[in-house]
Amino acid sequence: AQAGAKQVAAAKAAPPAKATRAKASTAKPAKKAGSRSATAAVLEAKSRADRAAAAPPAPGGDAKALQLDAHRMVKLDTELTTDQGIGVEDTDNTLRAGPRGPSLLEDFHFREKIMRFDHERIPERVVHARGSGAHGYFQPYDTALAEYTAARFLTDPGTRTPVFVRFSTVQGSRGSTDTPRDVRGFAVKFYTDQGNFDLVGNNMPVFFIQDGIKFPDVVHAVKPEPHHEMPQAASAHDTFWDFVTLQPETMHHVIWLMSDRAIPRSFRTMQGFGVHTFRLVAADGTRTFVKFHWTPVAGVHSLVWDEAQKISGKDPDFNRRDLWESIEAGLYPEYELGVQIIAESDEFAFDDIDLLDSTKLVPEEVVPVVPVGRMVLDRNPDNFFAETEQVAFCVQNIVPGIDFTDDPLLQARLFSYLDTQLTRLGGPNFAQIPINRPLAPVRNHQQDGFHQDDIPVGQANYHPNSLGGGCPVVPGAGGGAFVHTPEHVDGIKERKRSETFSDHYRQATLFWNSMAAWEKEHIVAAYRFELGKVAHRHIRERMVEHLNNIDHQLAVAVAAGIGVPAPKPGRPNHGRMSPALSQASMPGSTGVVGRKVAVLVADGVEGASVESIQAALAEDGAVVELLGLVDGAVTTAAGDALPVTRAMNTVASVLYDAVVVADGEAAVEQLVNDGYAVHFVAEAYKHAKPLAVLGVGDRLVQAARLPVFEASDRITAPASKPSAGALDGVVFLAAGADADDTFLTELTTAIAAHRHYDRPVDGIAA
Ligand code: HDD
Repeated sequence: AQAGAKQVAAAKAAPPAKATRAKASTAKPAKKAGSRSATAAVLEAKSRADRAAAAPPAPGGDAKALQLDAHRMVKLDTELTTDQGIGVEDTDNTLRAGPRGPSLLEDFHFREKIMRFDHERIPERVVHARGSGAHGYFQPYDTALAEYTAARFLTDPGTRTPVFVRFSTVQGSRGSTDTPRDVRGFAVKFYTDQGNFDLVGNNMPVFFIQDGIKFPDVVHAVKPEPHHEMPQAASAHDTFWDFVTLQPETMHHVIWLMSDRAIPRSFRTMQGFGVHTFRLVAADGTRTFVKFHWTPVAGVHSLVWDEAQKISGKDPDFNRRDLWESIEAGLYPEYELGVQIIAESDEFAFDDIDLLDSTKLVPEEVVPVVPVGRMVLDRNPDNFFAETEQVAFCVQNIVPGIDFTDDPLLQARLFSYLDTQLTRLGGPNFAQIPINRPLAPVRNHQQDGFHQDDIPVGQANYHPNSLGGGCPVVPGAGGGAFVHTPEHVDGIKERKRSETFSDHYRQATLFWNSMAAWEKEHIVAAYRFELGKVAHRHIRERMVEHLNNIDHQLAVAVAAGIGVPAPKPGRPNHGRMSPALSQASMPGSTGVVGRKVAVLVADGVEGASVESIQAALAEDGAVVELLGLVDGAVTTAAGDALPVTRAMNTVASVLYDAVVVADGEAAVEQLVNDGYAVHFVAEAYKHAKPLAVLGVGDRLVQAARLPVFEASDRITAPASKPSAGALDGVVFLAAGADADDTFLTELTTAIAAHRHYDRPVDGIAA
C-alpha cells in the first residue's frame, strides 16, 4: 500500500497528458470513393488511419478501443446508401406521381428512412436513466492484493485494464437534469482478460433498503407520482417521504441524500462505492471480505442547493458537459481504488454492523481503506447511444478471484440487472453489442434469439459432443474457470430479516456527528426544503420523530423550519464520529485543475492583470473564460483588442467555480451599471465561491453589497489585503498592481479550496 501511495503521488505530480487518440473526423480525407467496394475500402482505411493515429497502445489499455474499431462506422468521404448498400439518388424528395402528385408506396428509401426513425428509441433504464459515460483504464499499483485475490487485473501492475464508466442520476428520466438532489450511479465495467467485471456502485456507501424485494417499493415511491407524473428528478414529494418514514431502514441513506453528497460539483469530484460487502478469493481458495471505494484525486466537492436548482435551468447538462470537456481538454478524471479488507473470522467482530446489511458502512477509522490502484478516464465515447445508452452493467458479472456474499440486496441485484436488459436492449444477445463485448474470448452453446450478431460455425451446439471435437472444452477449476466459493449453507426456509439488521439510527447519528458545521447547516436546510414540499402534515411529523432518534438538535432544527412542534428529547446521541465521512476530509490534490473561472471584463479593462491571471491559471490547469457584456472583443485601456470567450448573459455565475472582476475605470463603470454583472458577483459570493477583485473592480463588489466590505479597512485599503483565508476566499489586487506570485498563490489557494462556507451570506440579493 505504501508503494502504491508513492505511485499515486508520482502520478499526481506529473502534469496531465493531452488526449492522444485522434478522432475519426481528424483523419485525413481519403480519395473519393467511386463504387460500393471503394466505399468499403474507405471505411477500412479510416479505421486503419484511426488506429495509426492513436498513441502507441499502452499494454492492455487500448485493447477495447481496438476491438471497437471493428464496429466504428466512419461517414467522412463516403456516399449515401440504404441499409442494403444501394446508392441513394435523392433523400430530400419523396417519389411522387408528378411534382404535385401523390407519394408512391414503391419509394423504398422513404419507407426505410421513416421506419428506422420511428424505432430509434429504446426503453430508458427504469432507474439511472440519465447518465454519461467515458472510456479509460484501471491499473493496480503493485502486487499487494495477490495475497487476497486471484483476479489478475487487481494484482498485475503491468496491466492496464480497459474500463467503461457510466455515471448517472437515479430518479429522473433520460431527458431530465444533471443536478437534482439525488444519488449518483458510479458503474464501472472492467474488460479484464478473465472476462468482464462490473462494479455497479453509487456515490454513497449505503443503500435505502436491506432486502432487494423492497426495491420496486422504494423506486415507485421516489419516482414521479403515478397519478400526474410529478415531480421530475426530485425526491421532495409526498410519496417518497411517506415511504421512507414508514421504512426506518432508509434513515441512514436518507441523511446522506440530504447532505451535499447528493449534489456533486462534478463526476470528477465524487466518491464511488461498491456498497455491498463482496469477497476476495485467493489462488489457494482463502477468502476475505472486501468493500470497494473510489476516491477522486480532485477531491470531493459539491454544489450548494440554490445553485444546483439554478443550474438545472441554465445548463441541465452541467455534469455531463464537465466530464466531456475535461476529457477533451486532456484533464483526465482520475480515481483511486481502495479496499477495506476484513478477515472472514472477523465477520461478527463489529459492534452493531452486520457486513451483509447494505444500510451500514464500516468506518474507515475501524478498517482502513488501502489504496490499490487508479482509474483514469481518458476517452469520450464516439456515439452516445451506441456506447453510453447500450452499455449493460450486470452485477452478476464477476471474474475469478472475486465473489458475492449473502447480502440479500446483492442477491436480488444478481437477478435484476440481467433481466432488465432483455426488455431494454431487445433480447438475450445484448452481450454482443460492441460496448458490452468482453475482451476475453466468448465460446459456448448459447444461440439464436433476437439480434444474433455472430455466426456460430459447426454441427455441434450441445455439450458433451464428439461431432465438434468436444469443444468448447470446459476448462474446470484447474483451468482458470470461475468457481463459486464453497460455503456451508444451513437454515430454515422463511421470510425473515436477521435481528442483526434491526438498528436503523446509530449510523445515521455517526454520519451527522461527523459533519463539519457547514455540512450540518446544509443537511438541516435540505430536510426543511424536502419536507416543506410534503403536503401531508402527518408525514412531516413522522419524519421529525425519526430525526429525533438520530439527533435531538437535528430534529429540533428541522421541525422549526417545517411548522412541526419541536419534539421532546429522544434517544441520546452516542457521540461517536468518523471524520473520514466529512467532505472536508477530502480536499483533493490537483489544485485548480479543471476549475472554471469567469473573468468579468468590458471596454476599458486593464488588460495586463487580466492576461497574467489568465495565463497563470491556465498554466495550472484551470479553464478561464473572459465574459464580456456582449460577445466579440473588448478594447483594453491601452487600446488593444482582448477577445472575450462569450457574452455574460449567455451563461451565469452558477456555471463557474470562481469569479475575477477586472480592473479599469471605464470597464468597471459599465459593469456596475449592468444588473447582470452585479448579480453575477453577488450570486457567486452567496454560493461561497472564491472571488478575485482587481483594482477598482471593488466598486462592482460594493454595488453587489457584499458583506466583505463591511469592515472599513477592506474598502479603503484592499491593497493591504490579508491572506485569502482571512477574507473568506475574496482576494484583492491594488489598482494598477501586477498580479504577482503572492497574489496568484492566494488566488489559487482560494480556488483550490473550492468553497468558503464560513462567510456570511444572509441578505445577499441573488
Ligand atoms: Fe441498481 C441500474 C446502482 C440496488 C436494479 N443500479 C443501476 C445503475 C447503478 C445502480 C449505478 C445504473 C447502471 C448503468 O449505468 O447502466 N443499484 C445500484 C446500487 C444498489 C442498487 C449501488 C445498491 C447497493 N438496483 C438495486 C436493487 C435492484 C436494482 C436492489 C433490484 C432488485 N438497478 C437495477 C435495475 C437497473 C439498475 C433495474 C436499471 C437499469 C439497469 O439495471 O441496467 O436492474
